[in-house]
Amino acid sequence: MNIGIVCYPTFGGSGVVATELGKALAAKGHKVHFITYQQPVRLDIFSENIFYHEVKVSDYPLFDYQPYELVLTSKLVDVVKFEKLDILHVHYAIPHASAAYMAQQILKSQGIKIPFVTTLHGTDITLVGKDASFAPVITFAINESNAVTAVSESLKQDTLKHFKIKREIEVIPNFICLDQYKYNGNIAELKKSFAPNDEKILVHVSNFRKVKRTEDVLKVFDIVRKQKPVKLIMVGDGPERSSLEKLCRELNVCHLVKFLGKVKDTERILSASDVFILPSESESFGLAALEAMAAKTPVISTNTGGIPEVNKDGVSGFLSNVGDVKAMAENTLKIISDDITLEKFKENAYQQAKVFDIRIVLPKYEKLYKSLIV
Ligand code: GMT
Repeated sequence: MNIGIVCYPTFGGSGVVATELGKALAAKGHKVHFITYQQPVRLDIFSENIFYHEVKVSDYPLFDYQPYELVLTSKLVDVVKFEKLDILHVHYAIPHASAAYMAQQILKSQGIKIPFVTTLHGTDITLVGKDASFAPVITFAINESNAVTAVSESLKQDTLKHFKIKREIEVIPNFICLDQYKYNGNIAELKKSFAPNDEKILVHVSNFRKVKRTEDVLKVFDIVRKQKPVKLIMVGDGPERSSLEKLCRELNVCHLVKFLGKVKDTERILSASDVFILPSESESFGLAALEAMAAKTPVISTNTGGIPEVNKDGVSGFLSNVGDVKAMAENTLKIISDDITLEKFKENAYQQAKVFDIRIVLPKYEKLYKSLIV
């Protein structure tokens, strides 16, 4: 198949999923065209089956706000026509689904048929999408998509609750390429560089937005470190970074916490860690938790949204109510209480990650595409 993928090229989960999906489809022989405003961060391989089409938003002085959606639409029309695409797959409803719809209508007027699949990822529904100013467009674009998928059952239910949806939404969960976690790097050395005295390593990865409740990561860490020698690695960057650094000073833990900033391949860091902390306010799936589990790192998370579909309480980690940092700290201490328990949780986490192996999930997308291409 000749597939066009539209996504945000940044570090967010939806862009990561879209890019990994495209890479996996290309590896199976499909031609994959990424149509984005910048090279997706995880699109770091060369493949004769992968193509990149940049959406160039010009900086015209008349516009205070550049019309990204229109430029994207025009690019979609152009790429579908000249690359003879069979299908478009847009990730994140805003504004990708409505741009795809508009492109479809323009192409229809020229006698060209192109179906499009919209994959809902989370904040497009739970945060941004619920904003009343977006609702009419989102509702319309979802209803007019040729197929709609959601990354968890919880997100599907949220979508049905918040929008007047008249069509079927199929749940196709996020996935993981387990082979990427079989690297040959020297983890012992990396571990030693973070924790020279064999401290246990707690880790958090996110884009440090409010919804991630990153302050809770520090609060959990602060309780744990009073009982056990531990270190904390914070991977990512975002609006909360400076207030986190301030909190580190207030808690007097700066010497125990390392901020690594944005890291492209987190696999080695996750593998060198012992417990992953995900205290999010809301999370449609929690791809970061799945990535941790694939690296054999158990997860301490909240029980919100789609997280319970990924992290199994008492098995691959523990689940707690949002904001209950005391419970999260107690559960962390349970996991690192002794090496046998830690090893058990590590192995369980890996076994649970296998449920989301890309080899199981990819055929679901291929089947969906085939059903729409006439
Ligand atoms: O939450 C983020 O950091 C980014 C956001 C996105 O759209 O890129 O992530 C959402 O999509 C991910 C991939 O499907 C999910 O794993 C995340 O749970 C979801 N984020 C939220 O729902 C807050």
